[in-house]
Amino acid sequence: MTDADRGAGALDGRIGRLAVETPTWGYGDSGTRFKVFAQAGAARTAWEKLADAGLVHRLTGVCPTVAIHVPWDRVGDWRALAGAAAEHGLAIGAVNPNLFQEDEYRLGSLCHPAPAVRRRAVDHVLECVEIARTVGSPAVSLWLADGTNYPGQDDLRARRRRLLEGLREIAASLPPGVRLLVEYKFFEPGFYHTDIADWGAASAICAELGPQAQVLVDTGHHPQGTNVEHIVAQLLDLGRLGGFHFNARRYADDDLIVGSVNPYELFLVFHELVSAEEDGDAAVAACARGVAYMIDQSHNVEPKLEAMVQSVVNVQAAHARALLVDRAALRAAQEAGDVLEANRVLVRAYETDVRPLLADWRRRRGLDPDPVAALRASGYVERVARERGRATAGTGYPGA
Ligand code: RM4
Ligand code: MN
Ligand code: MN
Repeated sequence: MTDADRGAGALDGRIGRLAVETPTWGYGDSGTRFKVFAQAGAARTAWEKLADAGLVHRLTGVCPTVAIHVPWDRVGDWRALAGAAAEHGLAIGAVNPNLFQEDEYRLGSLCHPAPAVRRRAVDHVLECVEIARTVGSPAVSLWLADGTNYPGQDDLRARRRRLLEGLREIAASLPPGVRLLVEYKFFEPGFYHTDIADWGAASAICAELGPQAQVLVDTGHHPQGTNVEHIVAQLLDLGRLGGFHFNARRYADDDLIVGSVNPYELFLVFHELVSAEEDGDAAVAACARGVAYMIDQSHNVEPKLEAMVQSVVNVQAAHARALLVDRAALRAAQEAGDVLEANRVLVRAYETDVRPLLADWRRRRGLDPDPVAALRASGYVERVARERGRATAGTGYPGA
């Protein structure tokens, strides 16, 4: 970006181009493996989840879509759900199949040794493709719980072939313009291996499926110390980066408020994305501009709506800081081999207080400069607590 571009006008436009999708499952009760904590007013149905997502969009101005999980959000009439979303100012975003909560899936879904179980899993994803078509969603987002716990439990190459066979059928069913986003995760619930463990496995699979298949990076799905921004850079260069599931982690797949644990990493990820939007290779720039930014979190001890709004604010802040990087100065320092100055250019942007910038951006759109404060002042949380009450909490991860 040139100095002139960094002027308020251009920056303002680019801040507004960032859209962040929120997930229905972030609005319902959730928990750890040990306990589900019921929150007063937590959304009980898909309709209530849309109402909450609509509020988050009204407060932040940047969350116009909501991801759904099937069957957690199953309703009798999908068109009616899309209509309800529109009434809240929203559209349905990614459709997420659920291939991990049936007894049949104990040994896997698309990779299961039994053809009948694989058939059931493929059919469920095909149903989600149909739902995407019906609600006008641009993506089916696939995360597999498939894996094994013990060496020798299953044939690793056979599992990969089963997976590809199912995914080929799924990819062939995609309507034009609907992407298949393939998520990877290196552990859990399989602890010996997972069938799509990392970005390399995911992108090799996508390469076999064609251009509509792209990799989804969940920021919580890497081993300690992984350089996530390098993964992002490589997937962008391959034209295979399709989307993000944002969340923060300390040790495992913690699904905490994005930017709460590792804000510098989030900034560096956005630096890769923002700079790729200006890449001289048109395919890389188009890939970067097409990335879907989604939140995948479950807030168990913190108030759900506040946590979601804070997450969106954190994503906006990381993105705004990345926009502030003086890319010409960075390039000059890199070309001169000036290691320290190159790093200082990045750190300078990261250390900039972008809160006034974002507050102004919100004011100009008639939004409250502090969306979390606005939520607290709105009385919404108290109202839904009265209207919806508090569910009886269960045990274990409920998913809904
Ligand atoms: C997984 C993964 C998926 C999410 C499920 C509930 O760890 O992140 O995206 O749908 O959790
Ligand atoms: Mn995820
Ligand atoms: Mn996860």
